[in-house]
Amino acid sequence: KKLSKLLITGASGRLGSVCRGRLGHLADNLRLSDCKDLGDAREGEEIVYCGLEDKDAVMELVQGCDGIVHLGGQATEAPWETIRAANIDGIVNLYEAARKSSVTPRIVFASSNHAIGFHEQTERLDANSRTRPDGFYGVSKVFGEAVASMYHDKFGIETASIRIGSCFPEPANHRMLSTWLSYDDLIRLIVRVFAVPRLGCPIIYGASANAASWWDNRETAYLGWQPQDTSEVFRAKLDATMQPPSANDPNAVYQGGTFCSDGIHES
Ligand code: 15L
Repeated sequence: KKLSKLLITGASGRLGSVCRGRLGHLADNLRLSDCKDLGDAREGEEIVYCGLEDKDAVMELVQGCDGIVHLGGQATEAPWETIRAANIDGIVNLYEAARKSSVTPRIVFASSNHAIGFHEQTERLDANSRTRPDGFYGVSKVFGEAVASMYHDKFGIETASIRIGSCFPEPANHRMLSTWLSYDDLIRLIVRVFAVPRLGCPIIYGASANAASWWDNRETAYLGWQPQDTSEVFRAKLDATMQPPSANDPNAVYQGGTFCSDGIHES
């Protein structure tokens, strides 16, 4: 059944803008939040400027929402202080608000492949594979998944943690032939998350039906999500525009690619 109010955090971001434009049909109203410019509210939209580290503001933001697509926060590696505010304090603020809200929301958490980035590309992973974060950003995604798990076990709040691969219009390098997630497949997945009668607290690898994929989503077959796109259609174009990485390049060794060779970003 249709949601009454769907909150999209990080709604001014890249994936946030895609979801803003394409998830409206899931709910009577969309509540969009970000700390960056969201432009004018369109029909059926409500705009709330809110930093995720602001506990009271997040408490108010979540009130009355029966669905949340949580895309907000720091989306790449950054100094610890930045990660901590947006992705550590931010996720706790969100779940505390969800717990205290009069309506319990179902949540999509934008996790990342960087939660498992240090696995080598020769490995095949599923939802039970151990986490191997490739930076503080990846650590924060592991933390977010753990928070989702705890709030599910303790309070029954349901979350789909999507370990998003590389969600761009097309793969930008050879590594992304394995990690690419099309916008259409992302939207189809979110639609399934809100459609299934019982969600639980699954971990889902967010990748299209790529021939070169490293990830197995058999555990979450009950969602009925069938990615329709494949990165193979871009392979010839990629081969023509760039050299594949050499054998010892992090982009050819690790699932997380260059995040693995990146140092600590000091503030
Ligand atoms: C991510 O988690 C980032 O948000 C995105 O910008 C890409 O770098 C992506 O991972 C990736 O691994 O390609």
